[in-house]
Amino acid sequence: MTTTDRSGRVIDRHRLLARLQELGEIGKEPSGGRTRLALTSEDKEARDRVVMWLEEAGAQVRVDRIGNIYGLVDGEVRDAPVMIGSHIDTVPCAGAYDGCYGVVAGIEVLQTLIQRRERLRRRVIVAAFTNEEGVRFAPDLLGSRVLAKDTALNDALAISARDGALVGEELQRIGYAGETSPWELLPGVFVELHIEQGPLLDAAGIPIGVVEAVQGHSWWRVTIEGAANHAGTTPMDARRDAGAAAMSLATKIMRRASDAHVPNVATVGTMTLEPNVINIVPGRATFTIDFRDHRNETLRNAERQLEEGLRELQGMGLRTSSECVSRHAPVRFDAGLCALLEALSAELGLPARRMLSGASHDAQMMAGVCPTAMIFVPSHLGISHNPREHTEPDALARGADLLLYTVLRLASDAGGRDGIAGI
Ligand code: HGY
Ligand code: MN
Ligand code: MN
Repeated sequence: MTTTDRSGRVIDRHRLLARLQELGEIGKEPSGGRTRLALTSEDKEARDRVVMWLEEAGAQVRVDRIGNIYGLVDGEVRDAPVMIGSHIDTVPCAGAYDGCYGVVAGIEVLQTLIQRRERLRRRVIVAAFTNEEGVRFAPDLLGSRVLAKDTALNDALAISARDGALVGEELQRIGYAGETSPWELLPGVFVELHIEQGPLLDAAGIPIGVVEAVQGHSWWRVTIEGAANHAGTTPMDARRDAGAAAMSLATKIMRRASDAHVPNVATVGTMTLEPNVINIVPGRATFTIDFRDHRNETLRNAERQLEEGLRELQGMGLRTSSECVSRHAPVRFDAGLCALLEALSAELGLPARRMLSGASHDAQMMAGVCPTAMIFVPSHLGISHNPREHTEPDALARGADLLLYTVLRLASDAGGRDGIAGI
């Protein structure tokens, strides 16, 4: 079932699906996943393809100084544009839809508006934000953080990756050190279309999620220093085993999240032991923790418990250090915009449910800039950050149709809050 609004306006689903498929081939690996870490040559190749599609669509293209790419179609007024978009950088060995869906569907919406010569009151912009995933450069959500003035532009350009590369230099290298000020195109309203990346919509058989809020996240990098020693001759009570200390602290953190959901979820995604040799007691351990919760106080408690755990290890003769590499408080989206998305879904005959986002998104930064909300479509079995990430073609097309319908309403000249129709 694809949706058509009363006027029969729909996106070109074949073009949408073909472009998603094509983008998914960039950075493809034998595992079937794709890896396009921010500002790498693979990211450049994907950026070039997005710019090519925007030019094919007849949109004006801009790149700002933090490398965010914008496609514009003009309306009668230029202030407070309607902005849609997401990201095209990936985690390692990623699926084909995380972020890419919101950008490719956004290009499809602009191309449909241009082809149909829609008369727009407001300018419509699709954005592809820089470094949403935060894998190579921390923090994550970097392009939208700069827009929201959560990170200063010059600080962002000076961020270095673990391989020593600097954001500003990498933008120059790949040809995306834009001239446009990040604040020249600030939107009056922002809607991000994204796959859910969780199981709720798929399990309930509901095609649309209206996202009311995003849980907060707190990412930490922890280092524990003990003493490397002989694995055979060093008695257990004479060791300062950094690896054992890291594993016991990590286990405590995971147990609190699993047993008490305090916080909702916690993940130890990386752990390095040094010298990483079978017969040497590890002298040094480095690991990361990703805390997530929709309650800021609970996030704070998790951080305090981490600090307590580290103090206990210091009491056992280990040295510890910890760094918060990214933090963002929980965000609630605009109630008026959520109500509009719900109403438009109903007009299109699409069942919808309100929900919280477990994953982070650029929208949580844009909520600090203008009225913001998100539209989710189902992820098969909730799988994401995994090559098996999948969303049915019909679901992808329906979400893009709803995005088109939403943009037409927001960019029309009907009155509304801040002059933005519908909210
Ligand atoms: O980590 C996240 O939630 C997102 O995929 N960047
Ligand atoms: Mn992601
Ligand atoms: Mn994403």
